[in-house]
Amino acid sequence: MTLPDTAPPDTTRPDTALPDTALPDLTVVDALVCPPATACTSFLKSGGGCVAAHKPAGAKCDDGKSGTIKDACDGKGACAGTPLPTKGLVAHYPFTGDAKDASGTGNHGSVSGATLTADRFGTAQGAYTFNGKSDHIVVKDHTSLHLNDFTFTAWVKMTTTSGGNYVLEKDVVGTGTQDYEWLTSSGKTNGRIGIKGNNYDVPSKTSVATGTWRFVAFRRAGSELSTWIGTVKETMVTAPTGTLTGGKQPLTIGSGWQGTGYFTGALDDVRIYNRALSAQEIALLQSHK
Ligand SMILES: [Ca+2]
Repeated sequence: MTLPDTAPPDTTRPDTALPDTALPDLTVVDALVCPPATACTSFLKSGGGCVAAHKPAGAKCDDGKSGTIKDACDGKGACAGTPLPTKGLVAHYPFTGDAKDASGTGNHGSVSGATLTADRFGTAQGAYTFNGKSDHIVVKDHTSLHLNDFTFTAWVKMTTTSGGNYVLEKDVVGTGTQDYEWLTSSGKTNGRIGIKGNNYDVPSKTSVATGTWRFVAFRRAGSELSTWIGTVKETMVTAPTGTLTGGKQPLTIGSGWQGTGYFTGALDDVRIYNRALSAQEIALLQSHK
């Protein structure tokens, strides 16, 4: 049987019905329930109430957002992280269980052979591994991938320095090419753009270490092409400006688009921005490890 909510309060029993000893003050204090702790604040019972105790400014916390890093308390109870750049992000593959584009643009990848593996944080099924023979991911052509200035970033875990090892490519056939591609050749990262049949390369000075996750970036800022390994801006060359359409060919990740340069190893967190990120923004992405 359910008691009606509207049952009147029982006013027939005087407060004195129970002796004081049956309800010591301690019971009242114990019945007090303080709010649950938040990322930067815990609540303690004190003086019959709840007192907030804030973690000191700079203490580590989790703001619960996937797009921020270096989360820290502000000393006043709030937890906030530094947001990773999202302006101009036209494709983002966090590879958290699939090859969907997390940028909101809809440039989702279609996986061909590549299999999920642990990411750089040790999280299972958080990155894709490629066999160097046939595995790749295909993204349909879309105007959002026809770029002027751009920044590509990725985390790579190479298992060999031999072979082409494409991170990504958007190519066209024949002369008058307006394309972009990014690979490692003999262990060195090499960003390339093609303008009207001429290729402009920006190879890194040093090689990408194998067997470990490394951050790499390739940026086009006006006439400047540059490449990064980790925090080091390795090389810079000059090249013509102009839109890189890549024609109607798809974007490929983990291989060249024509079934060449298959990547051997693992890729993660591949990002394509339609603008030149600042060195500080690239450093922020690199620090996400
Ligand atoms: Ca991932």
